[in-house]
Amino acid sequence: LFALKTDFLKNDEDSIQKGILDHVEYTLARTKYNFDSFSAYQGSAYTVRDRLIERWNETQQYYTEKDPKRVYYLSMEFLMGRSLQNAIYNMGLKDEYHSALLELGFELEDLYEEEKDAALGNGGLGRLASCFMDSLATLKYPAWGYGLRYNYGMFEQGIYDGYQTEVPDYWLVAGNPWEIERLDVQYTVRFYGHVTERKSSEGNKFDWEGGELVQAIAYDAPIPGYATTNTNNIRLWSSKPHKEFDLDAFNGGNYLSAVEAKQRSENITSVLYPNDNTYSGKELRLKQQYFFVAATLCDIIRRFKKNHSNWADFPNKVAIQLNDTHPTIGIVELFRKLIDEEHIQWDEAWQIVTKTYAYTNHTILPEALEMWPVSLIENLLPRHMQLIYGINHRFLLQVTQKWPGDIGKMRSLSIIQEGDEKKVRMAHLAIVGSHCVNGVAAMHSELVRNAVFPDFAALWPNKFQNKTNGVTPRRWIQQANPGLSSILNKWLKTDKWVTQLECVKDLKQHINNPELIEEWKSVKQFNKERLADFIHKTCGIQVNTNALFDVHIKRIHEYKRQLLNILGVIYRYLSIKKMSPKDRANVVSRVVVFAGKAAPGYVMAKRHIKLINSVAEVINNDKEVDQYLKVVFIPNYNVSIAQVIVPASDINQQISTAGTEASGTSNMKFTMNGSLIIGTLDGANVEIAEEVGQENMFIFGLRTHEIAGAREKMRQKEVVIDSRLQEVFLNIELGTFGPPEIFKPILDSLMYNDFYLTMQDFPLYLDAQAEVDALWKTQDAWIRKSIINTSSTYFFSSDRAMKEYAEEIWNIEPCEVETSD
Ligand code: 26M
Repeated sequence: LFALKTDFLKNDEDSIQKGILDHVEYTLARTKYNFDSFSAYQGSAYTVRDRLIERWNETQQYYTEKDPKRVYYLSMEFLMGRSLQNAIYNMGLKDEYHSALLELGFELEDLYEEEKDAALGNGGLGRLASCFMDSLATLKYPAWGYGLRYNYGMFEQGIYDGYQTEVPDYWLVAGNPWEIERLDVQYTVRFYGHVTERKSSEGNKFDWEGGELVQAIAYDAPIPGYATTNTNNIRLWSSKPHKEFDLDAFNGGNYLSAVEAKQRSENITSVLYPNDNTYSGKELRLKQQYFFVAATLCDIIRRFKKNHSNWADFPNKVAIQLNDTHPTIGIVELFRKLIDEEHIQWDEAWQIVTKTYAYTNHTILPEALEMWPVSLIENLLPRHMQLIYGINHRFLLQVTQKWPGDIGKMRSLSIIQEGDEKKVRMAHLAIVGSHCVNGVAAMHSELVRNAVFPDFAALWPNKFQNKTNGVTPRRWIQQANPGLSSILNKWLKTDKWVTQLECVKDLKQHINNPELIEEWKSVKQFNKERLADFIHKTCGIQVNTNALFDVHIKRIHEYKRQLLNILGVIYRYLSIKKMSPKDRANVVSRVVVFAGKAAPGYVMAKRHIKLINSVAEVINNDKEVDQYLKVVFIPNYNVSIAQVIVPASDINQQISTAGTEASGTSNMKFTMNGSLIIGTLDGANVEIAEEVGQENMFIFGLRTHEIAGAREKMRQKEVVIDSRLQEVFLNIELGTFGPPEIFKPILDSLMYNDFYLTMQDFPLYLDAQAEVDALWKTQDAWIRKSIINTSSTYFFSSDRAMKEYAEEIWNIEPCEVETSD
């Protein structure tokens, strides 16, 4: 596949097998004559890791030699999922590992299942970061990911009595073979303390002193590119007590309280905040953010200084991408270091900062916008707060130049929000401190520019860009759907599509070939059986694999409207109940699958979960509808479960209120896997419709420009509730699905203002679902549309997205590792 140095570990079956046995004996300290599947997984993982380390070293050495401009992707979340299969596939060693393990009595595919997901992320934003890392390595870009090594990842969701429960995810219990602890890479991070001003010949200097010190330790996870030696790195920081003991406290006899203070410093990277699209103003979260960027900037600057002494070169060698506003305090941190530590003048330092940073916005929901109280920042990061005031002052001078005397503009653009409690608007700070701001789908970027930050766009029209999201076809087609991969390899007569997804459009030539249609059907059937087994194992529910699999998987959020779906399911159930046997013969059988987590504090979302489960309970136990309808809520949705669900779906629900879902990325994964979207014209659905053709999807509902009017209509009480929806409400109120008082808050919120317009979209949604049923009855027509979906997904590869970022924001080039032999 590609040449490696001759002193690298050998990749033949025997060498791999010996490596596995050696690790079982010497790393795990177990006997190699008798070991279980988990040990076999660990042994395999360590042999993979050995090979990754070689490539990683080779890559980093090469980058150091060539000194290309690098990009640093700063993300508080990486939702990596499992690594073994991905690494083996990307290194091209599937067959070797398969045979090596078979001789030892193990199926490689079974060992994949032994691995725990790395769930250091909430949802879309974190998974996007992981897809981007895969593409950056595959495209040979010199890139680093930076993040936090949380001890507790995303909580594990249980469902008891229909309610969500949360169990901490201590994911490191059984060790993590994918990380490399770097005790040689440590930095000290300061919190609290005070600022003193002193006179100096070049003006006044500011010293930030005192407070608490915390140590950041680096943990590296190698990221292999597909079919290349290039292996990039994600560096995650873990907090540890600082070595400098507080001697006063110890000598004063406060030994225990001094140890407690030490323990507090280990808390910083303890837990991932499980909020998705909502801001929570907790001090510990701000500590995480600063800890993250402080350590990261020390590391980036150390690397820069290895080869450079001129700070003006910094933006030519370093691009930093902010994954949402979460790492925005890093803008101020770099500025502080340039001014206070490198003694660079204000304007020059600010130039360096803004040329270096770029910011990606992932949401326009107001409740998600981060705004830290000034008092909090002042206390935790006193020097940063001073600098933010200074940055804002100079920024507002620019505003006055553009709009002289316009106080309203100053107020709306200011980084500081005035009021009873002054707050720092992190999005404003990110826009002011970056040379580029991008949204994540065409429609979202338009809204960012015109609806959310119109004055910023007027001030800096060229700062705003669109970069539509993408997902990696390696994980989401090749690894998740081996059947589809074989079809693509066969009909395209090449596996080039794995890195050049544009190849799949050639599949359209064979759209009427009955042989392809048959193969397509049987692969979908296989995937549905795989999911049915999983559902049976995890939920104890038997589903009919000839039924239409209708899938809605994502975080549970009002704007994503799982409620619209379940209300539609109730209507379907009631309709079937009323039908004559003759009519029932025409019903399309469905399995409706839900999965997703609600933020632990999001009471309404948790009630939606309860409603879904209560409805499922009634429907699944009703013998009369048994063949026609099943409703399944799969608990603890995560990346590895998504890899089983996505390939098995016939339709997928992307039904957010128009203008609320920034992009969506599961919509792209489903489309790649030949699942048809039932959805609104929101986020990336709009662009998917352009590529796939609306006639190959089920598009319905209010458009973005109609939302304000629809809300006004609701306020004026002019909305007539669809009679079918009234019937659904009546059944909920009469207790068909359990004690109605449980669901009263849900119905009340609809009647009160129905902010997400579930009621107005309901009839349109039912119409779209009726079209789904009609098309399902002509199976060949359905399969053709399914093939067209897969064939039209080039644009949604994260390879395309990364090329655009590299060329249009970062100005970096690929740097392919040339191996010495
Ligand atoms: C904020 C403050 C405190 C704690 C947590 C948060 C927080 C964490 C994650 C806020 C938002 C978070 O994620 C937002 C997110 O996932 N947005 C999604 O990003 C995807 C990738 O661009 C898009 O496809 C989705 O449409 C968008 O909802």
